[in-house]
Amino acid sequence: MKKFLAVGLATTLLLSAGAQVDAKPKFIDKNKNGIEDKWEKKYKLKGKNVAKLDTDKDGLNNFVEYKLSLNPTKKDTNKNGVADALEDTDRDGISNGTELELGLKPYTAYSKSKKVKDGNLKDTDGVKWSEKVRELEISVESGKKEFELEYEKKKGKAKIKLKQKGYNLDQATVRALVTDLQKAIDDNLTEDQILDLIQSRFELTDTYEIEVELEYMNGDEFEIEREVEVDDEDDADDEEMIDEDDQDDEDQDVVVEVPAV
Ligand SMILES: [Ca+2]
Ligand SMILES: [Ca+2]
Ligand SMILES: [Ca+2]
Ligand SMILES: [Ca+2]
Repeated sequence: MKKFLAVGLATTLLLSAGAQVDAKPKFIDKNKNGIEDKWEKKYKLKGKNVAKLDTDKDGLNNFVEYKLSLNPTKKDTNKNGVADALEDTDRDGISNGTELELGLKPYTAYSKSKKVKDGNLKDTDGVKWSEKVRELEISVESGKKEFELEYEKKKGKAKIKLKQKGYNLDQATVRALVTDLQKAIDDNLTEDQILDLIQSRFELTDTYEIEVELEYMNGDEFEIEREVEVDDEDDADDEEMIDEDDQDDEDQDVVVEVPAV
């Protein structure tokens, strides 16, 4: 009796499993935009261009939101303080919004190559996309001197804007700083490290106020606002520096002079 029951149960399970498989591919997409009608209804999205619209204006169109199972009416679906466009949903090292800018797919980690993850694809300069700086804004004020710079890498092109008074920075220095920041991303970058890199690359020697906004292609973001006191025993430091330089020079002189004597 028991045996019979068990067989009966197994048959029922099999039957219901089969019925479920048949029922599953009920994907109804009447307006043929790739989005399931159910999903459009759920979020009350209407109109012909619904797939291309960015209802919540977060940089991801509704089709992408659908593919990523995000809420197309909220900029930060999971409310973790990281906007949907800055999340890296497919965990390939590039944030959702940046993937779209680069012509990659934010819902698959291998959109260009079956072997290389999107984030490991390299830019023309040999740097992995996941390590690249997407946006950098720095403004510095030090007494009467000030500068403001904006760096932006979008759709494969880098743009640099630079305004300055009393400084002597050029685009090459900005690019060199971006390279510094890209190299540093490996070691759990801290705010202090970022400030150190800026200070040394731009040779900031007087106390200054600084504001930094930095975003990487992987979605990492930094916002720093600080007053940085460069040792006010400036004179002493400068003298020391000069002394060191002089000593070096003397050393070199000596080296040259010795064979002459
Ligand atoms: Ca959106
Ligand atoms: Ca989020
Ligand atoms: Ca991604
Ligand atoms: Ca991807």
